[in-house]
Amino acid sequence: MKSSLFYFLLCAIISPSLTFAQSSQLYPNDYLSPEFHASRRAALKQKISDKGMAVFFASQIRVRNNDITYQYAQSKNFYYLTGLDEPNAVLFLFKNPVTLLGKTGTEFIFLQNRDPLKELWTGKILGVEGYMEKSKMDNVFTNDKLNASTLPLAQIDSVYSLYRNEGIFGKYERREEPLTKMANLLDSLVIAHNKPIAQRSTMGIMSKLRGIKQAEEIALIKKAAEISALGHNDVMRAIKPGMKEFQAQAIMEYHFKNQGSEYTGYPSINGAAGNACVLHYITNQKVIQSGELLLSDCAAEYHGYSADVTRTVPANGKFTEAQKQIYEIVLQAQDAGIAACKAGLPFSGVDAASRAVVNAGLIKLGIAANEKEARKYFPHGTSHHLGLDVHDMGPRVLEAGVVLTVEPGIYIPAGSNCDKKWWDIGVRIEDDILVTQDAPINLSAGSPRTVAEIEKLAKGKSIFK
Ligand SMILES: [Mn+2]
Repeated sequence: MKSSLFYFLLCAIISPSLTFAQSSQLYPNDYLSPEFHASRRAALKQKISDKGMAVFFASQIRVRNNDITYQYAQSKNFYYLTGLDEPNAVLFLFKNPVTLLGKTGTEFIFLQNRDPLKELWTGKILGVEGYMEKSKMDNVFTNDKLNASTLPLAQIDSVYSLYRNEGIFGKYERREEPLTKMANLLDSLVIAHNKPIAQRSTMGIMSKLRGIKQAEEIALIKKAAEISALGHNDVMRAIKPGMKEFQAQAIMEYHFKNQGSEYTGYPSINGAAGNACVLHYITNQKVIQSGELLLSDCAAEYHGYSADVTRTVPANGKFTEAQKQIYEIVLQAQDAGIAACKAGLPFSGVDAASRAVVNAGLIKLGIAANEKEARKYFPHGTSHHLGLDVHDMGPRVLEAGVVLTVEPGIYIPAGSNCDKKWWDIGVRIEDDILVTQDAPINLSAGSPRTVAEIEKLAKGKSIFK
């Protein structure tokens, strides 16, 4: 397998049949537009109080080991509002105009200055002019301008931030680690100002905004889901006994990257047999053997938006009778869940619909005696919202523009209190569903879900086989 993968990669480099960027367009041009980000800031400003100030920090660069950092990953809230993919920046939004550094307006951003030495090593920094041109925002400053006299504290009575505990800018339970130094500076400024300022959270507001996807966002999630679905198809075609879990992962991620996805949406899960019963298994080291199922929960992130797709396939291309019986229950449960993805229905109804099918199926097969026992074999929820975060924010009642996963599963690890023939079967099927005014749309439908279709695809030719 190793040598055939190498051969394929070599072919990919020299083959003219693979599509690389056309010369007329050197970089992607399907990012969120400046108008999108401006509209999201406008929507947020409407949701804060008259004398409120909302603050959002860019994510920090994070160290992996020694002087090597992780690839930079922007705060999703910050990206949603600014489109800026750089650290060391902070955004302030106001409902009514304030004056700050001689400029009057409702939105102000402070970002890192250009720096030839830094840019020599890690590439271009946008700087004030670059970001003004990109964003069409007026009030853009370098972050060294942020000091004791900068903030219009006399004009505000409340601060909205993501961080709720101790201190206005939080020290604290930061879900997204901000510019620690700047946050501390801001804390000290507010304290020095010696004025009672209410502390509010932006979590609820952001959840309302991000939970309903705009057309530009849906296009990107759809793209991520389509790329992901076809990656799963590549694994279905390629799978064979003797392949290692990480080789299935490599085939999947090769496809994602080859289609322009910058990241995976989350660490790829590729677990065979009992490893499929570990919900977030990412070790991916085992040899996949004939007679086993491989569960792959893998998806692409495209321009910031993640898909989340799971398929479960037999290593030798054919489900055993026992595997098929479990698989069919999960598939029916998923269909029931997808049918419940309708505007006006509760988010929790999706789980209820899927779980009822799993419960009945497990009881009918004698695997579980009752619903309580059945939950042991389906120990997670059926759905989560999907968007900039793979586990995204969103409303408790579905409406058009919500995107959510439907992902029931049944996991029966060896040693479970049931007939041994069920042991080490782990099945999950997961798709990404767009709620509309009409029928739900499966954005990841490009990958088959039925036993017959999967077996047919597994019989097909693969360059990896
Ligand atoms: Mn999921």
